[in-house]
Amino acid sequence: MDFEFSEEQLMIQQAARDYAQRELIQDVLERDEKAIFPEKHIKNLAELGFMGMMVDPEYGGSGMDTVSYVLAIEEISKIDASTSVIMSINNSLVCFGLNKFGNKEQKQKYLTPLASGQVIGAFLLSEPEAGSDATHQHTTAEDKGDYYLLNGTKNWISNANSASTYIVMAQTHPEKRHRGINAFIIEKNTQGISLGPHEDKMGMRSSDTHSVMFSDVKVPKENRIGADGFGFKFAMMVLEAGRIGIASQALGIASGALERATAYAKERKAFGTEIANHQAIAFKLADMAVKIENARNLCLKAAWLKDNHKPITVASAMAKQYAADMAMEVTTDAVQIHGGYGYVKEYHVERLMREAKLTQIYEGTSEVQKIVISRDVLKD
Ligand code: COS
Repeated sequence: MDFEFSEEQLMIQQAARDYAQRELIQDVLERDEKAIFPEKHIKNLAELGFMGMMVDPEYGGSGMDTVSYVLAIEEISKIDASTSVIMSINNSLVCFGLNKFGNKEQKQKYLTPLASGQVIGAFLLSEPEAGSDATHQHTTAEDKGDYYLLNGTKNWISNANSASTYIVMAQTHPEKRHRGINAFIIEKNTQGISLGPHEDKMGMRSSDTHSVMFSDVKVPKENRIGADGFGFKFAMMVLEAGRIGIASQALGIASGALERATAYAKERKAFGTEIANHQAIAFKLADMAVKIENARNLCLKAAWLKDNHKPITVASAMAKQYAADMAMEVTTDAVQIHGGYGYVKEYHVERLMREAKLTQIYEGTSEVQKIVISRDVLKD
């Protein structure tokens, strides 16, 4: 088994690290406080080729592998997970889905600007009454011959305002339940689409989140992705790949917290010595490091499986569940190591803790991942 990264993978990791530590760090606290969308950074990340990392260059992407993607997301998330979620949704949910399942015309028209980062995308599956229980889509897409007519509401949509292109799941044949769901490419400025207010979130505050309402929205037939009724399988296959991105984000948040806690423990003195010399702190740091390494291995294994066209359903669920729960534990420990300083914004670890919380919730809660994993454990 080869645990070494290629030169190209290391270069990508370094480029992401340099950008995060030189640029993203500068205004991260202000963006978090005021919930400012990182427009300038998204443009710069697009120039680095990070908005369509795994898409063929033919369609505006960088043609990199998923392992490189994990490395880049980890580095960006160490400093600013709000920015990495915008990047992750564009890469994993929007570009991946179009690249794998879109037809040639759809890719030329929609994937190319998304993968090159000229525009960004959003993925609209969740609804007020269909979050984890995603088969029960209430948004309808009535087949009107040469177009579909969409009505309904989507909730918790990251990039809802900043995106130009939406991937939307809606029910066309309710009697067929999840087998009647379709996925559509919809331009945000289409008549009949409106947004709810900006959600004032606990963390990931500079990524924009809204609900999105569809009122008699006409969608051309050629904007349906795949065959009639393919939408739920499409969403599941896209999400299982997307979960590698969120797992890597959780990994980065935890790594960032460990770096900060380690630096603090080597500086801060108590009882006559640096607190790192007290086993209570040193052992905590050791536990954090082991958990992070476990998560990194799960993320890289899932990425390797994807790059080698092997099944990833269980591997990506394990990576996401473990990394997200681990990030919550590690960031909590990082705050504890900082004591009172950990509870104020200037030291960043409280922000990392708030960001970690969302990784246990979005793109499938930790409980949803356990459904996927336990079904596999229990199968015949
Ligand atoms: N790949 C391909 N197909 C999949 C799949 C996958 N990873 N997972 C499920 N499916 C298919 C199943 O094969 C089944 O199709 P058929 O009935 O045609 O065989 C269908 O999808 C329904 O699957 P299942 O019966 O397992 O559905 P459940 O209602 O039990 O739900 C969970 C399964 C909970 C795992 C699913 O609904 C889920 O992932 N929910 C969370 C959604 C989510 O992540 N939301 C976050 C917001 S989006 S950013």
